[in-house]
Amino acid sequence: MANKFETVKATKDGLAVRAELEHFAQIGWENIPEEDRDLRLKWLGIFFRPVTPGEFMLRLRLPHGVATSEQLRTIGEIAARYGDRGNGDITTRQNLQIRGIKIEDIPAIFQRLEACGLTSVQSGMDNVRNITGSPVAGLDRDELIDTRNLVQAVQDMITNRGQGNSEFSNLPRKFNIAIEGSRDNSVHAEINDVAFVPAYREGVLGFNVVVGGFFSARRCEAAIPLDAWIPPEESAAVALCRAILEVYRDNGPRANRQKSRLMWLIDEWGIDKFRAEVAAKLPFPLLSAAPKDELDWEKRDHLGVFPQKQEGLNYVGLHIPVGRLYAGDFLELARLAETYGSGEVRLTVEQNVILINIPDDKLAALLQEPLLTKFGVDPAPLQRAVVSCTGAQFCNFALIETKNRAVAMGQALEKELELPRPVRIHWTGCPNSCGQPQVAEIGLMGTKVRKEGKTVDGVDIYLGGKVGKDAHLGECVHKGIPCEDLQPLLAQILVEQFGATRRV
Ligand code: SRM
Ligand code: SF4
Repeated sequence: MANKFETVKATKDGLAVRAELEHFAQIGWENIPEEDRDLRLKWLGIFFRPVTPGEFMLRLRLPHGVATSEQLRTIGEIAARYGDRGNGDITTRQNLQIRGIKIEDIPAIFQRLEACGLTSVQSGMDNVRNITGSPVAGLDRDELIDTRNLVQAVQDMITNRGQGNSEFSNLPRKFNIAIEGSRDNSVHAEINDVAFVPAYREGVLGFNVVVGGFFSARRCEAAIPLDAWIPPEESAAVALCRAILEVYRDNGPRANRQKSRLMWLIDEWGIDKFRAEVAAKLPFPLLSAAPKDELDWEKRDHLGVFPQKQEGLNYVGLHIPVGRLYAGDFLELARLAETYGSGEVRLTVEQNVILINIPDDKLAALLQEPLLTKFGVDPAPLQRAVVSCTGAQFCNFALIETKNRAVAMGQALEKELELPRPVRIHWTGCPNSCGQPQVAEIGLMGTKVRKEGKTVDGVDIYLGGKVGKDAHLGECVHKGIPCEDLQPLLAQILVEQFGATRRV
């Protein structure tokens, strides 16, 4: 028997609700048929939040994490309408989500988004999610391939230029694509269903391809080589993504949603058959992989001031604690981007913002701006590299609150300890792993724990995640630690394994 989600998709395509938006806006959220409200609206990026009924979350698509000041201002103005409840988050896929949205405002909001070149289409449920790329593409002095046009071309193919594409709106499950053009694996290639990583083959710079990486409550896997290399042209990447998506769409397992991600199909077929089926769909011969890829740097966090490859220009990475932004923050970031730079910003998978194209002679004034006391360029080592998923404040899957806790824990540990270097700490509210605890040096996954006869918030602790070159996933080493007992244990781990010393 088909699972509920397959039945919902077969009955009516998710994208079909677009024609009903005006009607939904008129009848109000309480009267929208449940399957449309809770599921199909996610095909348009509109997420019903059971934690805040009537206040929806809107997930955009920001290919490569690129945004303009006009887009930031539009988002800030949309969020401002809802006061403090209208805030936004930078996500772990270099993307933005806005909260507090009322369904009656959606038609007008969609018009505003379209007017500034934004779309939220196919950003949730069984679709291809935001496509990630190096946040310093086109600026990085050591870049190998500027992948911005390529990422945009792949998104345009998948979403029909943001209009919605029913060819790819009924995949067996969600699907993640990352395209890396730098040396430091800025996108976490290893945790995507498909990732392209730079590699020379017979002297030509193109991409090796890895497939099948994913996290889920049931299973987490790093991607494996497809034994394929493609040249850097957009047409090759677009054709390969299309071929892989078609093979997955038409053959991926659909009976059990816990076993529907791409890796389950690869398991069933073996990588050789999967490769052969993909190759058969391509308009060009699929070449074997280059002997090695060029991911040979440690991962950079881009916080601080860095010279660009364009003489006299700089990019400035700002630390946005756990990615949380309020309406005024979007407006201020837009102003800074215009006043000091070219009006463009970049977002990172660490949930931070980079202002770009800042001339040397404007740097000093930018660094004096009041917003930089809130979003600094040189945060303390235990706050610098904290990433957190949404958690219980807005997510009904959450077993614990994460974002506020992550900030408070970083500050508390900072008071207690002196660190020789930043430590990457990722919080996630449940085993779905949106906060990627497995890539962290210290990963904290929310759970419930019994303590003194009561059920309390707790975490499982992951250690050993490595990013950048030779990336590998961390493992769970402590289970069921009550959050109220966490600080001393983390302090001990930081002292014993990360060279922290106790402040006296
Ligand atoms: Fe996620 C579901 C938030 C990145 C694995 N994720 C959800 C939902 C939609 C659940 C829900 O309806 O409440 C969360 C929305 C909460 C909210 O109100 O914000 C949610 N996921 C997020 C974000 C916002 C976390 C963040 O704070 O940054 C990230 C949005 C990325 C984006 O812009 O599209 C986010 N989610 C991830 C990642 C990380 C990544 O892509 O690198 C993962 C693990 C990697 C992966 O998918 O392989 C991830 N999210 C999941 C899963 C488990 C998927 C599975 O195969 O089982 C779910 C649950 C599901 O799909 O059934 C989920
Ligand atoms: Fe929600 Fe769990 Fe994802 Fe956190 S990890 S956003 S709690 S689904």
